[in-house]
Amino acid sequence: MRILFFSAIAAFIFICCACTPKEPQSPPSGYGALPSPQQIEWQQMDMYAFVHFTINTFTNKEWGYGDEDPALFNPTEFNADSIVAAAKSAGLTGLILTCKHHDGFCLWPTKTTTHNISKSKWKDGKGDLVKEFSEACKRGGIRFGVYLSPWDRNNAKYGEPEYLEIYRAQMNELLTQYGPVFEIWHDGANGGDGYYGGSRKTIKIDRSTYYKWTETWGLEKKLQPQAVIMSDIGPDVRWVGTETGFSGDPCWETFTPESDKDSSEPAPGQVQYWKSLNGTRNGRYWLPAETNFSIRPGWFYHTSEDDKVKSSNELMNHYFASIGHGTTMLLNIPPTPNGLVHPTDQASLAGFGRLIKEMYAVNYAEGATITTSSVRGATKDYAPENVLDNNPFTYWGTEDTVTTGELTLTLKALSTFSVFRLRENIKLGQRIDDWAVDIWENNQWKEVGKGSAIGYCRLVRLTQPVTTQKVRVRITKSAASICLSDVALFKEPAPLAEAVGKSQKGIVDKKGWTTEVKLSAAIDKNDQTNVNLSMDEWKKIATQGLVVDMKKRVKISAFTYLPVRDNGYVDKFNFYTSQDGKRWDLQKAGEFSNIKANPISQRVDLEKPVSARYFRFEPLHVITSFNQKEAVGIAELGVIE
Ligand code: FUL
Repeated sequence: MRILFFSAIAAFIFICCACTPKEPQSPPSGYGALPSPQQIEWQQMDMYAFVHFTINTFTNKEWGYGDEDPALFNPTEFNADSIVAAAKSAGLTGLILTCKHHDGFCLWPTKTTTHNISKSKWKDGKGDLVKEFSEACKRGGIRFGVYLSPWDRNNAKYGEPEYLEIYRAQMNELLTQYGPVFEIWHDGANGGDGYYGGSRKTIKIDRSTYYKWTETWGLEKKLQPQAVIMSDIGPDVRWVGTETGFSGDPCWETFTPESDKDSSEPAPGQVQYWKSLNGTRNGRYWLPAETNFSIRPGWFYHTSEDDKVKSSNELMNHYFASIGHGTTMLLNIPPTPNGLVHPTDQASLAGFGRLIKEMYAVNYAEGATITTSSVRGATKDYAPENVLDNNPFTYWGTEDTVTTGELTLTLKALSTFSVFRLRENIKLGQRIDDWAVDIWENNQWKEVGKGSAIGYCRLVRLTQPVTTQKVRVRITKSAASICLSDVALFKEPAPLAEAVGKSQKGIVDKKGWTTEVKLSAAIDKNDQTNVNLSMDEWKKIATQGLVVDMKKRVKISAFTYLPVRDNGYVDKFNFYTSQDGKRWDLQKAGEFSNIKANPISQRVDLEKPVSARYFRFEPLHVITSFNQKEAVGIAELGVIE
């Protein structure tokens, strides 16, 4: 009897347990550093424009010295609406203007310095370019952002505490007179030589203490609380560490900046910036990267680069290597001196916009049925179907202890696609470490992609389209329970047949050229072989610099210098020519302004073409990278007719 009684109770308990629905689960706790509402808002902008436009556009320079005559600024056909339209044709959602670049020339009538647009010829000094851009953005329905260079090669007070007041007053004007901004951009290039009110000297500043950044950023946050602040170290958005337009793989959303100088605090221009490419797994801050690059080799417009505009297809490569790794994409469009976007750039932007639109036109995962290895609780809140609703914050979740799992999607129909999109709900942090994607082919699973890090967005670009009705996403390692918010499938359109080509126009063939044997890698037509000598060796071997005998007279209108990746960038030089290799004429003394951040092939136009048999390249100063010895690096030297 007793036994019967207990069995009945056990059966009752069993039945009750089996029928009671699982308790609705509370949401998982956030993992690691988490994004702020501003960062979440900004991240969803995906891609936006940079506009480098200032006095440099008129002096054909990348970095102005600060002594330029403001009258030179006169973009007679300037039309901000047409620039905004070009950006929008590419699908860009905002525009950041270089309100003041390193030359100190302000594009608005500031009260802080006379070196500003009111002294220009444009609109008889009555124009305000910041206003024109901010209003055109508003009309065009995109957001506006400001770049204000901390380094000011014009200002006599630069390097002194007083300059900080000036810088902050400029920021104050920008953030109070032109409506809401979405991003405030701080350049890491800081300190060096310049005009500085006529003193023409070199000013070195302590990058970690001089600017008192925390105070300035506090002011910015007060004036524009919705904006994100960008610099090499954030606090909201980090520079990706290169200007080539590619981010690392993986590129973690979190980052712990480290100084590149012993024992000092990291600061803009004083950080081990190359580590930003990949970010830091479990880094101290939620500090996602922004991949910035220019549609042309330089940041400012130069006629000599009209045949070097990145094509729509190339922009697609940058898209996958930035947005596809979870960063945003900041694409620079430099207006011409007449104030318009060059037709080649326009065509490339519009073509890119079409490719993107076409790619996202159909999501082949829509309407799929899903099965999953496990799910958190029983409510819809964590259901696998949430990955299909196109909302980056609703997600498939697993129980707290479940950190691996898989989702299988059976598509509505047999489909052909070439891109997977995966997203995590970043509001709960970056949780997933490793993942893989498979397709069902010939009655078995075939892995077509795998990697580390998902974050806000991860695009898997297949080398060619695949056709299947079943796909699988496997999360093979996660630091906390899974919160996957998106699985989507797209087909990348075929590349456009484009007229944009990189011309080799005018490049003089190096056949027969000679130089000192130990330096010959600089003229061997091979970018991979380098002259890379310590300063001591260089001084012994290249007593006069690098002398080249071209064996016949050549009309030289420009020369080129390709630096060696990672160290020994020449940033100051003399360039001479000679008829006999004995008497030398100095043709150009100058600087490769932005070579540290953008070590691409440099081109220097001579004042006028000269005819010569010999040329001589003399480095006057080199940039030494972190933990490296002072060296001279030359991958290639060349001349252009
Ligand atoms: C760099 C600057 O020195 C370049 O001129 C450009 O503005 C780029 C976006 O940032 O550090």
